Amino acid sequence: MRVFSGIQATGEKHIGNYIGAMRNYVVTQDEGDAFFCIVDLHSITVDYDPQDLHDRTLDLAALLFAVGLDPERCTLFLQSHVPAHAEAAWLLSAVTGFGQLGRMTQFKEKGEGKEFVSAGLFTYPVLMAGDILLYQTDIVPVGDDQRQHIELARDVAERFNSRYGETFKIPRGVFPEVGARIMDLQEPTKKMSTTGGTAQGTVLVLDAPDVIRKKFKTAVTDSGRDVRYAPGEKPGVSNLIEILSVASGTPIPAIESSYDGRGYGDLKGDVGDAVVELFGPMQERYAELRADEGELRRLLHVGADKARETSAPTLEQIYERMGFVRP
Ligand code: ATP
Ligand code: LTN
Repeated sequence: MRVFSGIQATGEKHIGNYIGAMRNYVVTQDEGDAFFCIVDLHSITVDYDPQDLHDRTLDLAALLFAVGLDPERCTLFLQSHVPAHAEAAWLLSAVTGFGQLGRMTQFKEKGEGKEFVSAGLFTYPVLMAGDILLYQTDIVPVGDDQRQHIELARDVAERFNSRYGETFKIPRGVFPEVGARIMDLQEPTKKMSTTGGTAQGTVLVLDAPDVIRKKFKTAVTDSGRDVRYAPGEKPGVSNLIEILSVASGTPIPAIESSYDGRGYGDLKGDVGDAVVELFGPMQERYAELRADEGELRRLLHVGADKARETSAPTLEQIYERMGFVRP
């Protein structure tokens, strides 16, 4: 089974990225032949700083190894190291509808109110479809916010297959049962995000222990006093319960009953402690890995070789089926 997922090189990674996606990369690397891509080409679709992109890309590679990706069991690479991704995006734009791209909520949200909206922000999902389809992917582990993009990738694959002949596997998104959409701690009706959320409500994987505890202590909760999981009615408390469930490995009903007679204050303290404990060892490994840039670059080089080799036959097939004269 082929597994593929991509992750942006911009911003610092937060607990939503970890719970919604990164921890499932770690799980799926043992369930199939897994490819994980740092999507640096996607990162230039919004305002960004070149030096920042450069540094964040290496930071993220170190972080992904630190959370548990194993270069022996999966392939981690940079999108820009494999030219097939940019090529596939152009070729697949022929079977992507302008109208469908315009309906993407991420495009609308990230473009809203901006003086300059790049053409790349609009065509972003085509590049993503290419990422996935080039690897004949079966499953794509992602958070809930990517549902619409996965649907588009499936539509693109189906349209290509029916117009040019069977070429692509139709991929399927897999979303975590708990924590597919972690909310901002200050505004629990909005998704946690480094690009759109509040700083105080966004817990970073690399935040210091006292910062993590403080962010949870000051989390916005709901009216009432009982610790009960009810996302519609109690978004703040339910979000904390989901985070605690993942961080401590305790099912949600067991958490609810363990707070009988105790209040939100205890819950906030416990979530903070559990997250500090979860991230502590990852932070230590991150510091070690990030310090050896030569080794990081070597691992990414090996990953890119494997990715190039794996995607090449599908890229060639795309060109041939579309009628190009090959060299
Ligand atoms: P951000 O909103 O912080 O800018 P992003 O969604 O734009 O993040 P990535 O960092 O590439 O971009 O996301 C990596 C993975 O994390 C994706 O699979 C995405 O679905 C998931 N993810 C992002 N935010 C959350 C969240 N709040 N809860 C659960 N999963 C999330
Ligand atoms: N759009 C995704 C990142 C991404 C991706 C992919 C995810 C780019 N290419 C391929 C899965 C598969 C995001 O913003 N999180």
